[in-house]
Amino acid sequence: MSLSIDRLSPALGAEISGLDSNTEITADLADQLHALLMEHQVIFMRDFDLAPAKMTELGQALGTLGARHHSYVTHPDSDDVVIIEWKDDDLPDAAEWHSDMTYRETPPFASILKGVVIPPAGGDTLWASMYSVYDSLPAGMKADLAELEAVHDMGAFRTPAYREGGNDGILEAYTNAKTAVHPMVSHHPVTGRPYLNVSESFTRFIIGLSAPEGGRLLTELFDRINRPEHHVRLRWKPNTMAIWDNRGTQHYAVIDYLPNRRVMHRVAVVEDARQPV
Ligand SMILES: O=C(O)CCC(=O)C(=O)O
Repeated sequence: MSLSIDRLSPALGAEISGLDSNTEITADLADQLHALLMEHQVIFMRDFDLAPAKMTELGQALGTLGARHHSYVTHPDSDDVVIIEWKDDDLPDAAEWHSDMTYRETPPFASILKGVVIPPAGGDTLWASMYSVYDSLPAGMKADLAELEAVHDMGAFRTPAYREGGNDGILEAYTNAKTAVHPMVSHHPVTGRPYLNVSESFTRFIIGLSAPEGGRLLTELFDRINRPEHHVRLRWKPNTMAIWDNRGTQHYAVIDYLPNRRVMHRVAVVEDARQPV
């Protein structure tokens, strides 16, 4: 299939044209999308109106599904599609830089997100290339970070569990979500490129450093992730589809649209079918 590719920023992101709701989900298409994802880290398709069953099919063509998010409801037409809906005085939970579920030992490979109801203005999502952030670090800092590991947990994403279940609720959420230790500099399993693997949502402390010392280093790294030269920003429309590689990117969903309603459909792909063993 012939697709056109429009690169959106030097750091990451490309808009792909040539797909629509009639496009058949084939292994060949999945191969092409996977290759584009490895190159651009996040890809966007406009007017790609996939019904929940077809979105699930696309996810399955990329890998195995399974990590349904603890805090969202699933679509009545497909258990693998979660509905993310915010409105009125809700407190949306993704307005922090994060890579999905790094509190798991093996975080999901990719996510597919479709705009369903988009507010008249706002509700954009930003992605950051953690390759680009890593590449921009001074050489001495790269050498120091290469030796360090950090602990990731569910952080403030636990808050609803506390409101609903008090101490027991938070303990259960913590136990179910688990915690994980990751190298602060990880390597992408397909491209081999090094990327900075800490996020303000989920990275709590650095093994072997005191809390204040580790906190200062993490704050400096989080400031670097915030720099716009590492970002691409998507203005959603209904039926815009984004697919991101969770390894080497972070994202941030801006909350500037409430009380307007914003509804998204999302499929999480846990394992990359094309990742060499
Ligand atoms: O709603 C968005 O734009 C992104 C939501 C999010 O952070 C996620 O799906 O992991």
